[in-house]
Amino acid sequence: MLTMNDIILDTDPLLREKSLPVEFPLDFETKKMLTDMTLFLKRSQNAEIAEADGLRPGVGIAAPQLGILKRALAIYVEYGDDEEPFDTVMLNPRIISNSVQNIGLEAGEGCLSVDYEVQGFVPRYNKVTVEYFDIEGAKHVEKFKGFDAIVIQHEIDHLNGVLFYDHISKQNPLEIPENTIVL
Ligand code: K3U
Ligand code: NI
Repeated sequence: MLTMNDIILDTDPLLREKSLPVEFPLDFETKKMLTDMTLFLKRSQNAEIAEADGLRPGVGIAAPQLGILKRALAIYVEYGDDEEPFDTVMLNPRIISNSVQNIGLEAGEGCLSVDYEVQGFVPRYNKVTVEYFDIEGAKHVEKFKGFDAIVIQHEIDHLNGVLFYDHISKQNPLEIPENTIVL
């Protein structure tokens, strides 16, 4: 079972590396890593488990955050009882198109690998079309928008050695660029 001890911090140069594509069929080790990543996210969002195990809540995690330089990520976002959770694992994901309109979180972003607060607006594309492969190696092309699109872009950034604060304006961190939705 993954704990915070398995997650590397932004002081580790591995987090700045570009990860390598995974090959299919997936080996046992990679399948286990993906199961463990999703389980970590679900456990981290359960207040009692998170408190007992000292987990920071997360909605997404990418393999490089475990020090594993593979192009693999897991996302689990609960939207309440009336809506299906956004629950996905993506291998070799690629943004193949994006909206002109941007979006960003009013509260800024956080990261399991950044154990301090960084204030600033993180502009993201409001809509993205993503090509990715699932655990079985089947190719998908799907459109995402809003918070789901933000989380995907945050996690794909990890596969390229990019951290959320790289996107914050140095001159004016709280500046909201034009044509941007604030969520
Ligand atoms: O945003 C977070 C959250 C957690 C529980 C409920 C609601 C929100 C926590 S920070 C987070 O999940 C990062 C995870 C990381 F760093 F490991 F990738 C992902 C993320 C946070 C905010 C915006 C986009 C992505
Ligand atoms: Ni992160």
